[in-house]
Amino acid sequence: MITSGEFPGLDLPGVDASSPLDDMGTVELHHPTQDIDGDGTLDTITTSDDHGLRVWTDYDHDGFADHLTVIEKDGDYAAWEFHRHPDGTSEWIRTDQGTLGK
Ligand SMILES: [Ca+2]
Ligand SMILES: [Ca+2]
Repeated sequence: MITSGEFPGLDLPGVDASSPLDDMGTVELHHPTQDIDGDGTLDTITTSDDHGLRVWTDYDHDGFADHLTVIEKDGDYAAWEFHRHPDGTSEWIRTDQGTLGK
């Protein structure tokens, strides 16, 4: 039986390296499985599917993703940071994009 516990990223958005994330909004990370910055608190979920790999990280442990890296199978990659603005709006800002090995 497949449960969401075995695939914690099941309900995360299926974005790829060229996706515009302008309207994605906040992304909840319910059960992080990795400690990517080594501070002892789990903060990251990695999901993979036919398109490639996605790494969602909640650096401030508020339950919402702050950083996303996408690495597609063909080597295209991109990274975004989540920003909350004082007026209550929020957006994902692309911080990196390119192709691995080129
Ligand atoms: Ca951590
Ligand atoms: Ca966060």
